[in-house]
Amino acid sequence: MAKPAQVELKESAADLELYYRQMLEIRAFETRCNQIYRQGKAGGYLHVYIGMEATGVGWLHAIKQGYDNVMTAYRDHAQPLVLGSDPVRLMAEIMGRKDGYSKGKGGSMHLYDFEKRFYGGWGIVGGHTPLGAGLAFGSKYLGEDRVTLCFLGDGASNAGVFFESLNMAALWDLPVIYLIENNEFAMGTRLEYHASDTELHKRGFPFGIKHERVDGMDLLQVLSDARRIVDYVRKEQKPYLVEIMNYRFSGHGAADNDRQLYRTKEEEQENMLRDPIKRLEDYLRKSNLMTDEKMEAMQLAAEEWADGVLEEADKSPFPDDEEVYRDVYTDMEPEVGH
Ligand SMILES: Cc1ncc(C[n+]2csc(CCOP(=O)(O)OP(=O)(O)O)c2C)c(N)n1
Ligand SMILES: [Mg+2]
Repeated sequence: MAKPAQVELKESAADLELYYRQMLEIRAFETRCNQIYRQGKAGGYLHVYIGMEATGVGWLHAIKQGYDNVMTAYRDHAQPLVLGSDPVRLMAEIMGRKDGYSKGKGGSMHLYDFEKRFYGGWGIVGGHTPLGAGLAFGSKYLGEDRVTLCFLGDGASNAGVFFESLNMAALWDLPVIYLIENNEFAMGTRLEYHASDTELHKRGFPFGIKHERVDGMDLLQVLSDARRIVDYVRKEQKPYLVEIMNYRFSGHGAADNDRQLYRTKEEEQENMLRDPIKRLEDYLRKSNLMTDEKMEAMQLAAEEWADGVLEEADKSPFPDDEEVYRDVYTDMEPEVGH
């Protein structure tokens, strides 16, 4: 790991409480997602972020929310939750309902909220990485100083189109940060089986892109690295490649029942001791910033909050059949500035 755990703490007690609450809410929200998937109440495919919450929360508090651009692959529930999208509309989308962000036509893998500048939610592995370069090109062209965060997986970092994106980002000095979330697994396989060099950040080297490996489990460390890198990219208007070390607690998706084929139970249990939520709780406890009673109350509140979100989303009707034909083509001229 690049740096020791000692970090400069800029967070107030209220900030830390917010981050803790968001991590709890992501987990509670996604626990409901897994449940409804098993009940047949969410169609398509569904992938949770459980175990990776410190990465989403930390990085999204290092940017200017609603101004900077954010996009990711299909493991996409956490980012809009942190950016302040309506959780009921997110859950409704996951359940294929009319009030969802994509009118129930996108599902779990295609969440999208333009107002928050959350640009999805993409199902084709690596396929969104040139769009990340495009968003960064757009803001640079318009003379804005937005930074684009483009999350992708360790598996996606092998896709040819990702290398093309790195080339263009370097060639045109685009303010895009490619964040490889190295959670050690792709689909039905593990890092050592799919990557010729498992230090994925080195993929920036041939393009002259600044690159480094950072921790993704310790929220305070994540915040410190993220702020430094976001500030650099905004100021220098150059791309950056970050490899974030995570661990995927669950299978690939809600329907992955075979994860013991590529990892052992022992390895899983050992890694779960690194739980980012438990780690933040330890810190809050040891620093006398929060009592156990308060943490328990917040855990309960997050569970109740998620139950309420699900109950509300479930009230939304399914879209009518005609919806299939809507929003396929447009007569509108694209607006400059989007
Ligand atoms: C182009 C393409 N090939 C294959 C797939 C099937 N697929 C879906 S997810 C995945 C693995 C991606 O793993 P990683 O990038 O590490 O992301 P993670 O699921 O760990 O977040 C694969 C091969 C796909 N969606 N798109
Ligand atoms: Mg992965």
